[in-house]
Amino acid sequence: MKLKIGITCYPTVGGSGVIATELGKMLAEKGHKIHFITSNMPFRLDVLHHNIFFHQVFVNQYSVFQYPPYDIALASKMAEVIKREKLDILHVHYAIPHAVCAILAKQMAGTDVKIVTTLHGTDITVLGYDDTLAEAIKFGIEKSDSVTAVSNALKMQTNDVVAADKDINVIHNFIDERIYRKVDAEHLKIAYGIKDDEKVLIHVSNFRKVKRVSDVVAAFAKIASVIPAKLLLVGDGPEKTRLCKLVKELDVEHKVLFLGRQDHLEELYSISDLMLLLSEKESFGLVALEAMACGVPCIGTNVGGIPEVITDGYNGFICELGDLAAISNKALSLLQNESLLQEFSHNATITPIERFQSHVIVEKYEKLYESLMQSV
Ligand code: GMT
Repeated sequence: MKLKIGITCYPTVGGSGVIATELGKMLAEKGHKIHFITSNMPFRLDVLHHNIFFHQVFVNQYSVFQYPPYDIALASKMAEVIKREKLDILHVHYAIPHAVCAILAKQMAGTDVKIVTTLHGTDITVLGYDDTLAEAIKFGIEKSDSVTAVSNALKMQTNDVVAADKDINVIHNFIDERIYRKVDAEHLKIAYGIKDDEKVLIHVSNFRKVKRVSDVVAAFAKIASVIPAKLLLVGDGPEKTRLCKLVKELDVEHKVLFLGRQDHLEELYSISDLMLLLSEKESFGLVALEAMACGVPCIGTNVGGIPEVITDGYNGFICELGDLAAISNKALSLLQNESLLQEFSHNATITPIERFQSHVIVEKYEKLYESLMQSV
């Protein structure tokens, strides 16, 4: 069954936007008509495909409004696209505000478009505890025709925090295996001044406090006091200034490379030996899966969905949040043992194939859409 599917996500950098866009691209390749309804072109929507359409949400600022009416403008655009394009499905990423906007849009359009909401984390793990939004999150979840979560941990947390009367389907994230694979990027090592005997650690995030990038730097300082190593910090965000001070305090300024936001992460992963993802909240950890696909084992915290991606002692290690001694010891046990590192790297490479294959995950979404269409 070929469907007409609307997709709404935050178009800025971030795992939820990546998943929404990659899903849309893969569904388009399978013959579905995909209509992105977003405030800007999603950053990964970098292909021209005859089945992909982009409808921009414009938010006008009027002096009578204290705040720009993004939610209303989005709902209005959704309703317009639902009617004009005769959408079968509207798949939104994030309960707040997107699910609520979709429900409003469905009423405005007066059609039986089915609403699928995917929860990615922040709407539950952060906003779920905000009393000013709690009722709206519950409403968005309960009134969606179907709700998915990107990990079992997020499903459990949603049930605990929101207590919505709704069955939640877990559909894990995936990566595009055609992009995330080990590539030859040795030239980058020379360009970044990384010596042959140095091990390369990498962290990729939006440098929010929950990512605990300061733990990454502190653990790295311990590691680099034992073996020659460099740390690639990829991304940008509110913690950056504090981190720049921290690398000076810990005297690792010359060993830490702040690379800012980057595309083509597969090249940076391909010159890395180990990823550190030490977050205090993380519903999945898409960057860990991306890194693994390029042969990089990961050390992650025992938090949220991270242990569903990283298998302790197989493709990396799981450590308790903030346990810098354990994190650095595990890292050294791997980085100082070439055959173990090779074994973990191999296991990391096959992890996306074993458990997160894109075509399997995309099929799960298609089956979900089809089941909703049959429930008309
Ligand atoms: O991690 C972020 O701050 C970005 C956030 C987003 O909305 O893109 O990521 C969330 O969704 C990703 C895709 O499902 C997950 O891989 C991340 O774990 C999740 N982030 C958090 O739960 C903090």
